Amino acid sequence: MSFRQFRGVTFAQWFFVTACLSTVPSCSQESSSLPPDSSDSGKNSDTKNELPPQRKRPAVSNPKAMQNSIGMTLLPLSRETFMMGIDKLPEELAKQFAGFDPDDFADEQPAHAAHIGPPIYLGAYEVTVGQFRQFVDAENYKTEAEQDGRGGGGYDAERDRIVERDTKYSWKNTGFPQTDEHPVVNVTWNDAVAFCDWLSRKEGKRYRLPTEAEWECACRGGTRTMYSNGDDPERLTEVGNVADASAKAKFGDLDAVRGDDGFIFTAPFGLFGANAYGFHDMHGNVSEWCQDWYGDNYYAYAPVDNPSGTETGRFRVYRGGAWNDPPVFCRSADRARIEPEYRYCYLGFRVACEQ
Ligand SMILES: [Ca+2]
Ligand SMILES: [Ca+2]
Repeated sequence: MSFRQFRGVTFAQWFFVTACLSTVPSCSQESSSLPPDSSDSGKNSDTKNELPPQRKRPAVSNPKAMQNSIGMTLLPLSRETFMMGIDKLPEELAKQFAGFDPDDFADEQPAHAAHIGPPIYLGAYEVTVGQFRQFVDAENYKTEAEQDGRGGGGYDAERDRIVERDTKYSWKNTGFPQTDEHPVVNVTWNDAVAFCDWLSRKEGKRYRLPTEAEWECACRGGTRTMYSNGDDPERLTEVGNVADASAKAKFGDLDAVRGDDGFIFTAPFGLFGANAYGFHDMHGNVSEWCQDWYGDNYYAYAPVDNPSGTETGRFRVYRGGAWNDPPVFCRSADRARIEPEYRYCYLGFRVACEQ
């Protein structure tokens, strides 16, 4: 069992372990409501999440970009064959990322050719709160977090903690600033599919979640490096909102890049640099649901043409780093999975549209 299955839990447990090692008097079994150990968190007691003046959203330059009926920008993913999967030797990755073994990268192997078939469009950005609200209002939709009495994840400012699950949190409330321009979170795979189905009916086209292959093709933007802008984790802040110096200042001994991307939590969509194909926020901001069932050895037998995951399974794939993720989870090849009814305050989605 690799680390990725419990990536979400790991984030909370990281706080849990940190708390146990520090001044918190008792460590209960409540691993979903845990205080970060931050000696200077008082300096950052605000939820710094406003638009920094130095970041302006770049204009979309692709003349083939498509605007849909709810204000999304979608970009074509042309017919192409790319190399999918691990782009470094597993031993090399284990050496670079402390705490990881070569086996932790097993599900990214082998690297293999994947062909994206009939041209499709993929969202240039993550689905926003404002776009999701249009769906909720049109369908009177209740997300799973709102329906099942379990709630979602969020930031409890009073206790200065990330809470993994509480009924007060949903896509409408995360405890940190979420305007209509921020990526929607606390949505399950099922919620994301319901959104796509609504958009399909609305426009008479087929919208769905991207396959894992489509997602990685879009993320790589033609590259075979760890990130779409190279192999240096410190350059991640050019292309994504990740666990950075501002997050580390607030949450203590977080595994983070040294640079400051300006956001502790989510950032409004599209503020970071696009990759060569024009896609934004693939490496950071929020992780993104994909359509596929997850198979840990799927790459060993995946077809070249339009691989779309195992036929059935327990977990759905999600891809890409998020605001709380260290560089190892922000790599183009990284794979993550969780049950489709899970919801987190760092997990959203983008859409694919068939032509
Ligand atoms: Ca950040
Ligand atoms: Ca993302």
